[in-house]
Amino acid sequence: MFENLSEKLQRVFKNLRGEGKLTAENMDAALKEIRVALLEADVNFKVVKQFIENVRQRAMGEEVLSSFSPAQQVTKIVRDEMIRILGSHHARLRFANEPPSIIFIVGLQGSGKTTTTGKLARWLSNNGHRPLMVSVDVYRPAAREQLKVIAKDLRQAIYEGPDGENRPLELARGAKREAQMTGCDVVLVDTAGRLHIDDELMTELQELKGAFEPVEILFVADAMTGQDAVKSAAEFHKRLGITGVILTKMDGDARGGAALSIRTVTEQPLKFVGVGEKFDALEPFHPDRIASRILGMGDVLSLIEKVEENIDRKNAEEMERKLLDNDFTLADFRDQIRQLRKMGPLESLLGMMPQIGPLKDVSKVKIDEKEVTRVVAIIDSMTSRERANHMIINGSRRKRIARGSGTSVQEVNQLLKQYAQARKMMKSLSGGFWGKRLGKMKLPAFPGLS
Ligand SMILES: Nc1nc2c(ncn2[C@@H]2O[C@H](COP(=O)(O)OP(=O)(O)OP(=O)(O)O)[C@@H](O)[C@H]2O)c(=O)[nH]1
Ligand SMILES: [Mg+2]
Repeated sequence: MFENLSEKLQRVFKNLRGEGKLTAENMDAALKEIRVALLEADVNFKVVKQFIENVRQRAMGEEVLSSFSPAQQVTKIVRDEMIRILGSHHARLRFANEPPSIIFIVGLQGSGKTTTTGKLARWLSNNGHRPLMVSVDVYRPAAREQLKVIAKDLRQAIYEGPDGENRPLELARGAKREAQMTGCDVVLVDTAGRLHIDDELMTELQELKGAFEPVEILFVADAMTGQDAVKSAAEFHKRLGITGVILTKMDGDARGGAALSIRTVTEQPLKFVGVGEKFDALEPFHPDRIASRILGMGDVLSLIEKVEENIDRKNAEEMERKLLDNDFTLADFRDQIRQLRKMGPLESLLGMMPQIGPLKDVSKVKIDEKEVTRVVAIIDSMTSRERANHMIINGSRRKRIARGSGTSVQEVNQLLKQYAQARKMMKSLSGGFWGKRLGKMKLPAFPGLS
C-alpha cells in the first residue's frame, strides 16, 4: 500500500538533500512535486490544496530551524501534515457502557463487509472480547451461509436465528438476546450491500439503527475505488450517520488516495484497514505510523505488536537457546517459517520495516509464497533423523526427499544451502539491534525471499 506515493515523496526529499538551505525557489519546486505526487495518488484535490498551503507556510515560517537540513525540515513538516490529514490520533473502537456493544458493518456491495466482520471478530477475541456475529443480509441466500462458514473457520460465535426467519430486525434482536444470555460483549451485525446507495437500503439501515442504538456504525469501503469510496462514505454519513470507516483491499492499492482523503471529507475517522484476504489481515489504523510508512521511516511499532500478538514466547526462548548451542535443526527452521507466516502476508510485514540504512530496499524484496510452501513440503518429506541432523542427507536421501515432496534435487540442495545460511545469519543477529527489539524474532534469510 502507498508504494507509488511513497516512492515519489522520497524522491522529492532526496532531491532536497543537495540543497544548502531552504529558499523560496527550491521549496516551490519541491511543493510542486509533492502536489503532483498527491494528485496522482488520487487524493481529493481540496485536501491536496490545503496540504500544500500548510506545508508552504510552515516551511517558510518561523518554525524552520537552521540546524536541520532542508530535506530534514521538509520531511518533518510533510510528516506532521500527513498525520493531520490522516486523523491525528488513533481512533479506537468504542464500546457501550452496558454490554453488549452493537456494531453495524455497512457499505456497498462487494466492499468486504462480510470478510471484515470475520476479521473483526477474530481481532476482538484476540483483544479480550467475546464477539457474536450475525448476518442480516437476507436478500442473498448465500450471504448468511458465507458468514456461517467464516464463523466455523475462525471458531467464532454466530447467531443464525430460527429456520425461515428472514427479517433483519428480528435476526438482530435474536442476536442481542443470545449475546446477553451467553455473555458475549460485542454483537457484530453484517448488513446487506447494494450496488448503489438507494432509499430502500437506507430505510432498512435507519430502522435497524433506531431499534438498536449501535455504538459503532462502521462503513466498509474498497480502497481501490479511490475517490468513489470517499464519496459513498460521505453519502452514508449524511444519510445514516457513521462513526468510522474501514478501508479494505489496501494491499492492492498502491496509491492511497482514499485513505488520505476520507478523514477530511467525511470528518469520520479511519479505524482499521484490511490488507489481505486472510482473516488476520486487519490492522488498527494509526495515523502517525502510516505517515512514517509512507515516508519510508517504517512502522516498527506495528511490526512489534504483530510479532507480540503471534509469537510464542516459550518457543522463542527455546529457539534462542538452540541457536546458541548450535542445535537449530531443519525442523526448527520449518517451525520458524511457519510462525512467520502466521503473522500474515510476508510482504505486508516487510512493508513495515524502515527503508533506511541496510534495510533500504527491503520492501522491494519479492516474496514467493509458493516457494515457502515448497520448502515446508521438502522438510516435511524428511525423516526425523534427517531433520535433526542435516549432515546425513546424502545424494540418495536427497533424491528420495525430492520425490516425496514433488520437487527436484536442485530444489532440495538449494534449501539445504539456505538453511545453512540462515543458521549463520540468525546467529549473528541474535544479539543485535533487531534481535533485541523484535522480541527475539529473527529475520532469517528464509526461503521465498530473493
Ligand atoms: N485483497 C483483499 N481482498 C479483500 C479484502 N477484504 C475483502 N476482500 C475480498 O473482497 C471480496 C468481497 O468480500 P465480501 O466480504 O464478500 O464483501 P461484502 O461487502 O460482504 O459483499 P456483499 O455482501 O456482496 O455486499 C472477497 O473476495 C474478499 O476476499 C482485503 O482487505 N484485501
Ligand atoms: Mg456480505
